[in-house]
Amino acid sequence: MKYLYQIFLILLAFSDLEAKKIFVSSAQQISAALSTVQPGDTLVMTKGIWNNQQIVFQANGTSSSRIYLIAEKDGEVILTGTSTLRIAGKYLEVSGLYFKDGYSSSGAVIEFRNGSSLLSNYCRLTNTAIVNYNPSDKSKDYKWISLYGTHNRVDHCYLKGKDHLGTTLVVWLGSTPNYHLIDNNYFAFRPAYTLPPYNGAETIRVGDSGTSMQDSYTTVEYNYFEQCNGETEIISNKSCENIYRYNTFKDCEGTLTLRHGNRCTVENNYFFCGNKPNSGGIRIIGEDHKVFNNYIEGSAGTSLKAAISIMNGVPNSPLNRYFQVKRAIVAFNTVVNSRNSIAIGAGKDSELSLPPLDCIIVNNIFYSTQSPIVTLTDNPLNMTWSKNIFFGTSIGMTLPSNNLNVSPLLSKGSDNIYRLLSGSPAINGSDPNYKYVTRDFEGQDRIEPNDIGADEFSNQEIKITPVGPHNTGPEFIRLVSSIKNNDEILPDKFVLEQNYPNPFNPETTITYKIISLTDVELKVYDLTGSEIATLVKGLYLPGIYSAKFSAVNYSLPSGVFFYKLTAGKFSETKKMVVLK
Ligand SMILES: [Ca+2]
Ligand SMILES: [Ca+2]
Repeated sequence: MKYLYQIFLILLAFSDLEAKKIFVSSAQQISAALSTVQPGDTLVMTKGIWNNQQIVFQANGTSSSRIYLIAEKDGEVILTGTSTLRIAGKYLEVSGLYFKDGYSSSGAVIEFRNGSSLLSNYCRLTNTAIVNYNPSDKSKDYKWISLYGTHNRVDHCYLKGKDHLGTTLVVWLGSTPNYHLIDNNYFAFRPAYTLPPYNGAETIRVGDSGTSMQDSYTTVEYNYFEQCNGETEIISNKSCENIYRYNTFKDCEGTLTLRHGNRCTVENNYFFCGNKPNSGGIRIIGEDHKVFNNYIEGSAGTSLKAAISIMNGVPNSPLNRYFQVKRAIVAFNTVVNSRNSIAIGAGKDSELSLPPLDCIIVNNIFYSTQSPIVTLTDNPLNMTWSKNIFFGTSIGMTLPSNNLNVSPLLSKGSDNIYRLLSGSPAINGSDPNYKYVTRDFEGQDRIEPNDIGADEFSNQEIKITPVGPHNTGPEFIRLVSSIKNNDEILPDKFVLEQNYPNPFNPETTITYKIISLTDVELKVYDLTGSEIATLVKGLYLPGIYSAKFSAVNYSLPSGVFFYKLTAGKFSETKKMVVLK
């Protein structure tokens, strides 16, 4: 036993030797430190403001030992001025950085390359925020994150407030598929870009028209998009074989657009459109796309911005125009209360003269009181309509045989999502020829015969729910307290509420409202003004928060105590009473 322990100690000593931690305080120190790093080492960026730092994190880790560039404390390494980051090499990981209120004077804020020849592979950017990194000239085009190379991952990042020209996050294709993963990010508050050409302000773009016939195999999943209103395309797919799934779109004035490229999957996304102008769901262009298990509610757009829009194409289309839609499958989606549930042949004009060909619209629920449900701008060629439920208003075309015009018996749950009620004609009512969908929109198994729409009527555990601010983005943005309700209207002034209960023993809750991104502190004092506890300390986003305080944890006697909220220039103190 003793012998084993000695071996353990020796191994530990070796791993200590091998995995160095090097503290760095400037881009120059990072470059210097990189000349000595080995796989497994970590560069720790010291807390504080990093002004005008062009950081190049260029090194090669291994699949078992990455090289890390991290913040000394997550969210407290603030990059500003003209600071940028280049990640180049293999198996690198960056975490905990906060780019704030600066701008890039050259290239993207973060690029997965150094120069045009040295690209990144197997690298990861995580737990990082970019907020208001905008130039004064809104027509200046740069991206916030540019992905090059292959097998890179961007996850748990917070990208908020981009208001100038250029996609927020873009994937550039090379000569081989890239297999990137973009997941669990929070994309927030991108205002409409209102200068000509009213374009180039997408939140995500995968590929470009010139490389759009190449395979990308990028997966975009579990991301939260809130008020991403830059332009009509929230996401612009411009390559082949990509997957968009488990994302939630909230109050976005645009659509997920399969603009160029073929064979993409749009599965199991939630669109809560909130009847915002020009809000839509999914727009389809190109060949062999699959769109299923999506839930779309309250879309107010029409035609190209309908809940589901299948466009017309251009004969012999050049790469940058519109390819004819062929063999799209739109199955098992639920579309509720939308102004234009499905548009066919959208965009038809003298150039876009080719209607969709050989498409299948099957097992969907279209439920709306806004008419018509279907807009046929052109007559599709050989379109299969089977076992769809149309209900609530006029259909907009003759009900195809083998489809239903009955109430789907939907009921809105406490989570504001419509699901099937028992007795719904959707239950077990689907066309059985389309079985490749094995789960429903909440991850429950499809039980044959499958139900129509995104929901399978089931008591199984729910595995997939909409994502939101509570489970996307970096933890340092989410912070210690939970936001009470994601849907709550943001407060318009700072407020410190009276604690509840009061008097209390032993625990009470203090609620407060934050209206702008601010350093927040909540402390407890006794009658003499001595500090007893710091309940909250950190940067907070606008929202309503609460903190718990327990007299037991601080061995407090009965008596009067004070709690004080400081948020930027705002501060307020209130009294509370411990009564045993
Ligand atoms: Ca069933
Ligand atoms: Ca279900």
